Amino acid sequence: MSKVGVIMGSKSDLPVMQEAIDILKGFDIEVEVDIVSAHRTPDKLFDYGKYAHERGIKVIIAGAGGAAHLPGMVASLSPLPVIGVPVKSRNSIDGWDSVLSILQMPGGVPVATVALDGAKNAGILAAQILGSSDQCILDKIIVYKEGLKAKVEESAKNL
Ligand code: RP5
Repeated sequence: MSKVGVIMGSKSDLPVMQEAIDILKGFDIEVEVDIVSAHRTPDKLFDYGKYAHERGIKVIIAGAGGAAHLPGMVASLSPLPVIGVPVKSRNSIDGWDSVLSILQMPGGVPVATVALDGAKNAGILAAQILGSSDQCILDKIIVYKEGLKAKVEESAKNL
């Protein structure tokens, strides 16, 4: 079974990253969650980046705030697609530190960066990546999108 690896730099990122975990579980996708700090546990970061693909993980979602090196460093080590979630942490400079340190990757080492605290979209994007080669997941995404459309149509009634 395909797994998505969700990692974050600190447990303080969990309230944001939980949205990725929840949406993936809603699509019945297996999620492996861990705390991996680029600065406080660099050896764990190296092991994670080098070996995640050998454990059945197909996509990595990495969230971090401040000097947010986790997504980029994991992308440098792993052959898997990495989705970066900039987290607006307590001491952040309005979140721009998180956004720019994840977004501005050098050529050759992509990180698909979502919006500030955009973990929900990271989860959906990971599901879509898996869905491109898994009809069962793709069908769930089609239903999810139909649900979005239905909500807008419902909200447009009785204006
Ligand atoms: C980053 O520093 C983490 O990703 C978190 O967003 C931020 C603050 O971490 P804590 O000091 O709350 O552990 O490494």
